[in-house]
Amino acid sequence: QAFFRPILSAAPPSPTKRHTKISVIGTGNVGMAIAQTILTQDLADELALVDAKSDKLRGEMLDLRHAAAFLPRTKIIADVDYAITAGSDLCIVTAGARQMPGETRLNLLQRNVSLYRAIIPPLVKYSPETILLIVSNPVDILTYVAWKLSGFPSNRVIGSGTNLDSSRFRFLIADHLDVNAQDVQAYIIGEHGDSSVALWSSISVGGVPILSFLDKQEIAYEKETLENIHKEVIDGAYEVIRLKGYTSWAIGYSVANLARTLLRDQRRIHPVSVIAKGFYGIEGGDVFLSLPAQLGRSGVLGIANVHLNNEETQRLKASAATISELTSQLEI
Ligand code: 6V0
Repeated sequence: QAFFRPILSAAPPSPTKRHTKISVIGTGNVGMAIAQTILTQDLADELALVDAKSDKLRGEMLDLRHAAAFLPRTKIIADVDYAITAGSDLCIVTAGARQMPGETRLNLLQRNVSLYRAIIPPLVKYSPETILLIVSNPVDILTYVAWKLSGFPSNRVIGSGTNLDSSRFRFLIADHLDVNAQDVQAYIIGEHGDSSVALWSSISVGGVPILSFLDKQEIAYEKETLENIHKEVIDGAYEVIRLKGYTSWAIGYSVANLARTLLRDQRRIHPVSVIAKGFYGIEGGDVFLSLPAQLGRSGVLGIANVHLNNEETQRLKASAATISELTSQLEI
């Protein structure tokens, strides 16, 4: 028996109001931080969680459901069976194997490829129109793997890439200048990791290009200071992992931010991992790495033509070569 007796004259739900469904695959530290940020930010009508460990999965689902009284209304479902992801607008993949002591990066990568073979095909089967957002590491290579396994057009396969690195970068610059990080426009592009490229030449704060401002004001700055800030970005993840064992909150916000841009068709520019051949002089095989991409409801809409100086271009090409070499050794 229904709790409410329907009022006959009540209008049926508007057919134009879209039902938004997000699936998160892998409910470890990162997956759960993403899930909870999605819930608090009211980004989905339905959230589906999938993991290989059924008890942990059910525990996480119940724990989130118990917060219903304090959250926007979202249907939360969880199962080891991918059927629950059916009809997703966005599938976020965070599942990953953990590195074993002494294991090489390539070996870990090959294990993650095997894992992706079990994850991507069912996602595609149940949500053929979805956008795949890859988070597991090494994110650039796994985004390529997901693209290959899915058979999707490349605009619907995106890696979270350097969106997080750029947010760390903006925080450090803001902290240095004592301004709000949201007023700092700054990108890190290339590989999510050690060979990433900081675009110093295009940084602006409140619309003021920062390097030319320092030059015009004759404020001395050392190249070393700039490089140290970039190094702090690269070391940031290692430091958090050393201190607390994993990273979660910043990647949670970073991915929820991407989900908002994609599903609400915000057309904002984010440095995310996309197919890079043909941009900024990157040639050779298909390689995914982060470039400033405009995102919207259909995925990647285009790549922004941010000015790169010579040194930045060279570094980006080197970053592409690093990823390309690993990709070429993979068995997919
Ligand atoms: P975690 O806490 O070990 O969680 C991984 C989860 O994946 C676990 O719950 C596993 O049970 C699950 N899993 C394993 N195999 C499968 C499978 N076949 N199907 C479904 N689920 C499975 O790791 P954590 O959450 O800390 O990290 C997840 C991944 O995100 C790792 O690869 C990290 O390196 C990566 N990160 C990527 C970042 C980025 O910026 N791109 C940032 C942080 C972490």
